[in-house]
Amino acid sequence: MATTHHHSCTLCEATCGITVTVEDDRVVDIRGDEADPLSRGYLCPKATALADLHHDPDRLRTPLVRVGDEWLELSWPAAFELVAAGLTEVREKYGKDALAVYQGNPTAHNLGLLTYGQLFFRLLGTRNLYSATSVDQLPHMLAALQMFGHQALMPVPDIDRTDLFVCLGGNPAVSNGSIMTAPNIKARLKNVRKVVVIDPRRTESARLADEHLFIRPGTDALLLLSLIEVVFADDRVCTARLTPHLTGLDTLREVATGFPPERTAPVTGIAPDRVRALARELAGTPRAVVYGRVGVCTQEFGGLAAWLTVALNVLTGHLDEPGGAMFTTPAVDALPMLSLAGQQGGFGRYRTRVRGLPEFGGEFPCAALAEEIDTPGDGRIRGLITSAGNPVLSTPNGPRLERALDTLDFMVAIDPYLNETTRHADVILPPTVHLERSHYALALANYAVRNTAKYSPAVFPRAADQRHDWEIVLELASRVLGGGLPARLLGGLGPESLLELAARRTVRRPQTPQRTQPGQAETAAARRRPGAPATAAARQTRYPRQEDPPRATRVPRRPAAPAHPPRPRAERSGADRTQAGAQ
Ligand SMILES: Nc1nc2c(c(=O)[nH]1)N[C@H]1C(S)=C(S)[C@@H](COP(=O)(O)OP(=O)(O)OC[C@H]3O[C@@H](n4cnc5c(=O)[nH]c(N)nc54)[C@H](O)[C@@H]3O)O[C@H]1N2
Ligand SMILES: Nc1nc2c(c(=O)[nH]1)N[C@H]1C(S)=C(S)[C@@H](COP(=O)(O)OP(=O)(O)OC[C@H]3O[C@@H](n4cnc5c(=O)[nH]c(N)nc54)[C@H](O)[C@@H]3O)O[C@H]1N2
Ligand code: SF4
Ligand SMILES: [Mo]
Repeated sequence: MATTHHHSCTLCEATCGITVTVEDDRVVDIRGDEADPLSRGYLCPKATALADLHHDPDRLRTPLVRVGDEWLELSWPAAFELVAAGLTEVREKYGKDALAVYQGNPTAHNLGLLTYGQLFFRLLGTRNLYSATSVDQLPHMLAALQMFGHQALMPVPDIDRTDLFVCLGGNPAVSNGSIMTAPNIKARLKNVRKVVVIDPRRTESARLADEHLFIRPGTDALLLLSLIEVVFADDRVCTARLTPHLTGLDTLREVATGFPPERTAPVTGIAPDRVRALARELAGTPRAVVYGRVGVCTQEFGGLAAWLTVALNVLTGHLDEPGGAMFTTPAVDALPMLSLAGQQGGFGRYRTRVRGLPEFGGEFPCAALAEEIDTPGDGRIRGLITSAGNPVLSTPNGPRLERALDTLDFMVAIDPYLNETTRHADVILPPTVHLERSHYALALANYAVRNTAKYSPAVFPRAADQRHDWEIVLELASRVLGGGLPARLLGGLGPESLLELAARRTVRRPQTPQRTQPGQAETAAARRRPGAPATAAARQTRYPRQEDPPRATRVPRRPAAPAHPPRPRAERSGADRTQAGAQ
């Protein structure tokens, strides 16, 4: 008999809702879920891969141990024993810092790893923590930390209400959006009056855009300084209600004075008149936003470019304003949870042993991982845990890392596949995959252009001989850090219990003050016209604003009411979290 299940695709940040039809333990159909309050039926072709992944005969289901050139299957108890002994030996022989951890990108889509995983890896007390962050969004997090006080407090474009979307170094038409959870982004972009893409390559997004400016790679900071210079020179600075929260404006003005468009054009390759026109358009369009993504990060001046992106939004009146870059008010606020795991942020508090590279958010840049393993001396990494990551492929100088991995005393990989990285491990612990576990988009809901809350139970029960990621790390925590710890921390319950706790905390202070929500009703007119929630899905959802329909969607609009009446603007503006400091 066929059964149908509601779940979410976790293959990219859009987190589209899916309906999965199962017949005789086989997935026979995956479709876009019309009832999903965020994606409303949208799906890209990748989603069907979730079925391939689930049924893939190459996926590991049993722990493997490497003996010479051979891999042997191992029972879970034997594997845990071996791993605990290996990790403990490294810690006892060389100290806590000798055991490194690399966490990969799927962590962000995995409730168990986001909760239990983060805690366990941090509790190991090693400075040698690495993750995909440092080959991805770190500069945006640095800007968030320095400007708003928390590394995870990154504003997202209010894409459905903006009239001018300026995209630097992102290719949302292919990536489906990033640090901007927005299913069906192409349809949303089509509804924006003007899209400007600034990219060295004529990308798929550039082809959809109204204007494409070619930029010489690595020069975004100069372009942004020139845009800022024009805004100051034209006397178009409009910081409005943010003004009392700003510091350092004069310094920024002074610095920008040195970078008029004529001076930067030969380097960026963008003509001065186009820079001037764009600056004026940004300043003159009430609903406009500048957005930067991976192309802005992975370059020498990424931190500066990310910071200047926010600064430009501030100066042109587009931070924390409808149609601009806005902070979200998710049902479960991940920020306190991240802070609990020590991730409020911090920069340069200590440095790597070999090259003296700064820590960020308690992690070292993964460009340093290989040298921290293969450079002899005190404090050298001798053991490694990789979790949901493939750093041999995804981090700088993979071949050197690959050689270094073979010199480790002990390595364990928590990963469902034997691949370029995990094949260097002593033991591989394979977790369940997406359809076998429950899901809540804890991290990505924090960057969504709409507030929705969706919990999906697992489609398939996990087999008795399988383990979830959270079960694996909980077991390792108990064996490596002491038996009482996991019980004390988490009571041995599933990640849902932590989620519930976090949700209760968020709900207890429902108006996470100071944060306005993209797409949230915000005007007096809107407050006077709350619609009636039509469905359970809509009831969970605080969207869209009432005064005019989001132009971005081909998907049908449902009447919806804000879960709580929005706070008056005056009240929201006194907020510490909207402080945009320019120092
Ligand atoms: N299909 C698919 N979708 C994905 C992923 C995937 O692997 N496949 N991965 C997901 C992940 S982990 C992420 S982080 C996101 C990334 O999402 P995006 O950032 O939207 O996508 P990228 O393709 O990394 O786009 C980076 C762009 O920056 C440009 N660029 C390079 N250097 C510079 C520069 O110096 N200045 C400027 N202005 N531009 C520059 C590149 O030409 C490229 O177009 O995508 C997610 N979505
Ligand atoms: N050349 C190049 N390098 C890049 C990029 C690029 O565009 N080009 N992009 C950069 C970016 S934006 C990112 S985010 C990083 C990504 O870097 P990584 O995260 O290191 O690489 P992925 O390929 O995403 O690795 C995913 C691994 O996780 C495993 N996995 C999948 N699901 C799960 C799960 O639920 N649990 C566990 N335990 N394991 C799981 C997979 O089998 C795979 O081994 O790469 C960066 N590096
Ligand atoms: S856009 Fe992303 S989340 Fe949506 S179906 Fe495609 S891969 Fe999955
Ligand atoms: Mo990424």
